[in-house]
Amino acid sequence: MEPILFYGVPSGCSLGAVIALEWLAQPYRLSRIEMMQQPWPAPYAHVNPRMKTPALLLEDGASLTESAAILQHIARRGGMRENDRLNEMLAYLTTDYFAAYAPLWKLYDAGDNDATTRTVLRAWGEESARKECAWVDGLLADRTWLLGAQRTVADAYLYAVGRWARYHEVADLDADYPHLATWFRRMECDPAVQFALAIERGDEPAGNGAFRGHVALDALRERLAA
Ligand SMILES: N[C@@H](CCC(=O)N[C@@H](CS)C(=O)NCC(=O)O)C(=O)O
Repeated sequence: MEPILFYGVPSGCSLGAVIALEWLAQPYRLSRIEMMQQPWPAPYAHVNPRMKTPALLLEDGASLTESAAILQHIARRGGMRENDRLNEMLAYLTTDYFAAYAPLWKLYDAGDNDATTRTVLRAWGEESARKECAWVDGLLADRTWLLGAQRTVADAYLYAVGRWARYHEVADLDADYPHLATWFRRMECDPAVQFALAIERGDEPAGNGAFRGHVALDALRERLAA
C-alpha cells in the first residue's frame, strides 16, 4: 500500500506534510486523528508511541515520526539531495518556532486554569510567538520563498505552524509582519494548500490525483501488529 500520513486536527503541524505530499504528487493515503478526543485510539501507539502527529507509515511497515524527518523524507522522494539550508530551516521551525506557541496551546487545551495562570500563559505565548514571527518576517523581506527563489518543504511546514499566529490571534499580520502576510497570500493561491485545508475541514477534495483516500486506523490493525 502507499505511504500513509497520520495527520492531526484541529490546526495540526501535520498540515505541512499534507501540503508536501501533494507537491510530491506520488500516491499516498491519509489517516485522521482528532487530537482533542482523549484518549487517542490505542492502536496509534504502534505508529507513534509518543502519541503525536504527524507520522508517516511507509510501504515496508516502518513508521517515521517527527515533522523534520518526514519532510526531509518527502523532499528526498522528490529528488532533493541533502541540503544544509533546508535542514537548518526545518530544525529552526520545528524547535524554536514551534515551541514559541507552547504557552498558547497550553491555554487552549486547559480551559480550567485560574485567571492568573491564563494571563501569564497569554503574555508569555504572545511575546515568544511575536519574536519568532518577526524573525521569519525579516527572512521573507527579500525572498519569495523561505529559502530563496525555490519553494521547499520548509514553506509547507511554515504554512502549518505560521498560521498559528492567526489561530491564537497573536498579531495583525498585515500590519505587523507584512512580508509574512504576503507569503501567506502566495501560499493560499497554491492548490496543494487549498487541498490540505479542505482535508482538515473534513471535505474529500480530489487534489492532483496523488491522494488515494483516507484509511481508518482500525483497518490497519493487522498491518500495525505485524
Ligand atoms: N516534535 C514533534 C512534535 C509533534 C507534535 O507535538 N504534534 C502535535 C500537533 S502540532 C501533537 O500531536 N499534539 C498532540 C499532543 O501533544 O497531545 C514533531 O515535530 O513532529
